[in-house]
Amino acid sequence: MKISTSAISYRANKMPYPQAKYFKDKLTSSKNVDIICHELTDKDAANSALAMDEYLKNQGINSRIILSQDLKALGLKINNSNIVQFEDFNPQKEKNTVLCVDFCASDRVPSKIYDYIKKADKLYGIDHHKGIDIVDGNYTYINSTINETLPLESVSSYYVDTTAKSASAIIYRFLEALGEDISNSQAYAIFSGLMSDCNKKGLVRCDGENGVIELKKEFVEDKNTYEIYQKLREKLTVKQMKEIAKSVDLISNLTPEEKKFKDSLKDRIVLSPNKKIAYVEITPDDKEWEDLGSDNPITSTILNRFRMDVINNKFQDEKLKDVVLALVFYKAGENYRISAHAKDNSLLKFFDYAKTKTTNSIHQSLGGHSERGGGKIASLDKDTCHKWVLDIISCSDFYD
Ligand SMILES: [Mn+2]
Repeated sequence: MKISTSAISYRANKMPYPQAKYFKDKLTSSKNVDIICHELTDKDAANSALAMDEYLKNQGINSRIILSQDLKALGLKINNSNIVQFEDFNPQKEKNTVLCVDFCASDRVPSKIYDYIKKADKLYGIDHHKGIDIVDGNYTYINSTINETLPLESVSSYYVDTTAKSASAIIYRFLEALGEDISNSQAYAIFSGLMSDCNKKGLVRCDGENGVIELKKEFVEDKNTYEIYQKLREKLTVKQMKEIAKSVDLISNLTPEEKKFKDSLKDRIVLSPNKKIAYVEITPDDKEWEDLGSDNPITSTILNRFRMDVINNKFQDEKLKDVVLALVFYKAGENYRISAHAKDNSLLKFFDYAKTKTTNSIHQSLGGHSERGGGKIASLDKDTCHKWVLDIISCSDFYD
């Protein structure tokens, strides 16, 4: 990793002008640009892509957005004909410049897409995640807001600011550095992406029923994010802000089927023998899960809310009072996934413990943040998946 510690100090993480100019020059001298999002594309990734797509089109560039998600589940207002789903994408036929948004790890996309990224004519990226492994060597990686310094003239093809709360915010910093006039639709997209990631992290609470966004203390204290929030707000109408709150708070817009599924989860809870882990196992052949669209932003929001409710004992159930870890197992694409919420920032330590006891011949990954994370195994075989669930639950002795 090449990071110089001389030159300018910058706090509210503005993108240095030479970096923005570098992206501009490289991208606008390409004939075709494919903007690629991670698998199970979320609102942050999709909206980062939309804002960049609009920018590139304004510069006269042919750009496409390549993602993997139901557009309705993403709450996208437009059915952009330049959006291509992973499954419809034929990498053999193409050789374009690639811009990855909202991911920097190779396992965030299926191998077909990763092979395409590796073979791309030119590869660029903008992200805020840790664990970059998609490019070797030459990238910028920012991991602190305090007295962070970046060499003024240094530029990289991959720009990762892990202090940013969303990739959308970095797209804003890119346009800002170039002095671009941010359009209403770009502001709408960036604001949606920013709110969506911040809502997931509990930094804001989007209340769809009342159309309001409540900012938490940590959100306002994060100068970088708050500054972007304020600048975007100026560009949006009150009606648009309400609309965004509603579209981010997916839980307030559930269909009767989704509502039924959400309400049924409580009755499906199984406890580990020591009552420290509460989990729901949705088997890989679960028909209801499939009918709901499998893993998408709506179902993932339902599961997210459910796990938080368990951890915080919102169900006021005596049986759940000792629970420190809430897990859900479910099918996602070609993998069987686990998603988790833990108390006392214990999750990564639990995962480290579980990793040694749940390894088998199938590729397994477990990770995330100290309080929220997940993982997967590369199998949808019913017995294999069930065994994995039991193996993980058998690690509940970690909490004894
Ligand atoms: Mn993101």
